[in-house]
Amino acid sequence: MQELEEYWESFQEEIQKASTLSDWNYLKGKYVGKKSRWGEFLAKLKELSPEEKRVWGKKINQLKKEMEELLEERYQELLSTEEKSEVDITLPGKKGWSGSFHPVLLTRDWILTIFQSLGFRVEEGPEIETEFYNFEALNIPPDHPARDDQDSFYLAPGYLLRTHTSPAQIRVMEKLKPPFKVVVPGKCYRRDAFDATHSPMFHQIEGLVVARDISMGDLKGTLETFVRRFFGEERKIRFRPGYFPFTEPSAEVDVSCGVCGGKGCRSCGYSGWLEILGAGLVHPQVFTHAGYDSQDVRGFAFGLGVERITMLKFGIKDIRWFWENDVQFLEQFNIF
Ligand code: FA5
Repeated sequence: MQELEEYWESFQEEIQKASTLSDWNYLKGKYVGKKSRWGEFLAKLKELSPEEKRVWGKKINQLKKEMEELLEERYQELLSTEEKSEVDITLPGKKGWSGSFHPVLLTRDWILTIFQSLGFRVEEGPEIETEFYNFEALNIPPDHPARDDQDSFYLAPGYLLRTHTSPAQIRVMEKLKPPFKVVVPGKCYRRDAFDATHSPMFHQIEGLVVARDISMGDLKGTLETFVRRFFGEERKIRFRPGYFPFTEPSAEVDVSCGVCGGKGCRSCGYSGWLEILGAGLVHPQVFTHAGYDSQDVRGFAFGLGVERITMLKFGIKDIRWFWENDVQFLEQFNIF
């Protein structure tokens, strides 16, 4: 029974010294697990008198119970100190890295949402177009000077990468019956030199409204509503007379430069304005090419440049930044 006392003392000493949960696990195995000596002590009871057996039997049970209680107590203490040392809840949290939408696509979807809220539906058109849809049906015959402004990348004879989203006007008219309001987003390609405001590939959104009674007033009201919702009340908009072979009358629409506030800077060519779109009333000849009776319907159309609008919205100075794949630039638009 001397050994029992020593066993108990060494347990008390060791449990106080245990400073980690792994020390604790070792002690649990040694004192109450398979390696413990309780079986050995109980076996020794046989050698004692009935009276001693009763006393020591009780003592063994009591010490074993106390050992288990002390182990549990120490376990809770060690658990809370280890938790504290592993997680410092006073430090700021770690944020995971996530990708983001490209600013041009973000703007595209934003614009589409505004037009959808005005009752427009979203349609699509092919990026590889025929010369008929890209030019002829839009009143631009082979020798027309307007083709010079939209030099393109030609593929097989008669096919090219579309230079604007306007060919979708014809495709939509062939597909739908008036009245309708559509917007068609997509990539366009031109043989334009890469500079601060031009890129050889860019995005446009075409708008087309066809019904019986459509006037220039409908076009102006729609575009003003869009500009106010997208840029805010403080931005100015101006309509300039313009020319497109497929609209009559035609207009160029500008928005005041967001980089310089209209004073003039490199990104607006020192004019204070940035052209965002071309627009006009659909030319009767275009209706005829699409198989409509031009006496029966009227319509307005517009085509806006998504990159230019993104630059205006965020004050981006150079269109080339969109396509340089600089993560530091792109991750600034992780706004959701
Ligand atoms: C057109 O492309 C006409 N299809 C627009 C239109 C549609 C007029 C319907 C009437 C009715 P324009 O060539 O001006 O028009 O181009 C329209 C817009 O596309 C420009 O205002 C500009 O914002 C953008 N854009 C044109 N070329 C480039 C380019 N190389 N890089 C970036 N944006 C461009």
